[in-house]
Amino acid sequence: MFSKVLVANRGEIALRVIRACQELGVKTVAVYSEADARAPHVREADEAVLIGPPPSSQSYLVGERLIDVALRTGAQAIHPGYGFLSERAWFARAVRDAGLVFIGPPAEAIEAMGSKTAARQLAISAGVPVVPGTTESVRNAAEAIAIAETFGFPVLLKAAAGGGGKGMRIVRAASELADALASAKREAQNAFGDDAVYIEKYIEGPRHVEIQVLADTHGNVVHLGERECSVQRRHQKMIEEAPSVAVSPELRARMGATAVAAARAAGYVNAGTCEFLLDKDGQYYFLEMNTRIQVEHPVTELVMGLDLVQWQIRVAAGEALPFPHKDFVPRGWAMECRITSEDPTNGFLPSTGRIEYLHVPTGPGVRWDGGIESGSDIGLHYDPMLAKLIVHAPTRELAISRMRRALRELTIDGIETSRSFHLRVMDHPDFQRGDITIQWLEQNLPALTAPATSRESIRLAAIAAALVAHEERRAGSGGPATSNASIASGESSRSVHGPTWRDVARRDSLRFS
Ligand code: MV4
Repeated sequence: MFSKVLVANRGEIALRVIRACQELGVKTVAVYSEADARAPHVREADEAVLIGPPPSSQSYLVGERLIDVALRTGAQAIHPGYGFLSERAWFARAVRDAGLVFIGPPAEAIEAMGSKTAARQLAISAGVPVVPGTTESVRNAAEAIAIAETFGFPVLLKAAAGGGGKGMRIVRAASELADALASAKREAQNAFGDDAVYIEKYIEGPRHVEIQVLADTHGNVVHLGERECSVQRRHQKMIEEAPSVAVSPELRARMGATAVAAARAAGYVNAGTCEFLLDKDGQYYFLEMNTRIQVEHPVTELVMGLDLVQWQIRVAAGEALPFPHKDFVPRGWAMECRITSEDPTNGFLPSTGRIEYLHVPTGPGVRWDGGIESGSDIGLHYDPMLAKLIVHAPTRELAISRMRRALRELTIDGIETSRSFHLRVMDHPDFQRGDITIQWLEQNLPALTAPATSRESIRLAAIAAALVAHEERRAGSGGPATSNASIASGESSRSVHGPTWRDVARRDSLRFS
């Protein structure tokens, strides 16, 4: 095992990796920008090194500097987390060339999966089902129309260097193809410096289901079942769960075998994820492979009962997986809400400022993977995801009520967050039935993001005023609180938006005591 690992990331994932290292008895080196000098990941690591000014282009993305810090501090390996340098083949190669271990797949596997056309080619050669379409980029509109007519409209134009939805265009008729191709190429050139675009049949109303895989350097590849990730907005996932209501044990076994075949074809090692579209008829299609640990990995950890980040580190150190043929069966239901510094009532506008007060939910079946604390300053330099709230319960229904309970317990004062949006989703009948596709969130935005009505706000103000009066009377007499009636009525009428009386009471009792 390594004696020291450099964690080349920030926020919640840096802390997550540091925790895994601590449990393995591995020392950690944090890196930080000037904006993160007082960040929790800096304090929790054994050592921390300043790597530059706030913009990530001058700090967390400067690969050579990170490698230099690893060499100077005596770290033997680098964990990239997600985002930043995690899927840059050149960085994985530079780490290896420096005599260090990249805790992730080989540079060649990152490269093979980085090009979406190459990944499709690889998948087809491994017998993995893909959406009908090309494996070569299209040369011109005439060629694209000829190809589209072989499987019919609508079609989807995708950037070969893409992923994450950039450079994608839905085309519903041949007459629209030339314009769509030109704009897709322009967007791909701007985003990736590569204007290659290919074409697929457009699958209407599917779910996004992904399979977690784990591979060691001894030729063992296992899958750890699926995650359902359909609740997303503009290609940003908001809620993930494991298992998926749409996946039977039989389908799980088939999709799992498919993901393992794709991983083997790519020479994959370490943790990775195969993304699939799952249509209404239960047909699934390989989309792409994410060659990193993902934000949503905890839901798999909770239902499968293992620590994926620890296994990433063990596998990178050369350990063989002790469960090479295990048929992992999900136990109970896990759900994750991404807590972001965005205002759902205002088009998910990023919100900045100081976290004046943070109260983190606890109790049975609740996990908080966060990178913030009271006093944290939230700016615009980095991703708006502050933390993940994850619950585990025996059934999906109980997981939803547990999530609702935990979301109500959560208080973040000082900035707007996605909390109220998540409460609305938990209360939505479609979500409760599991009747969700990748379009669901965007089709239901008004119901999920409308501000609380003014009538509710007035009631809330009245309740808050009554409570303040009540508290003042209690403080005056020194006696115990007597009225639980106001508490009960506050509970039943409370708004999902903004601070509630309980948030105010909790914060103020702390401040004034
Ligand atoms: C698709 C698709 C429908 N048909 N491909 C989005 C990002 C990239 N990973 C691929 N994506 C899609 N590819 C075909 N042929 C729909 C999407 C898609 C999507 C996929 C997964 C999760 C969310 C999504 C949101 C919009 C579109």
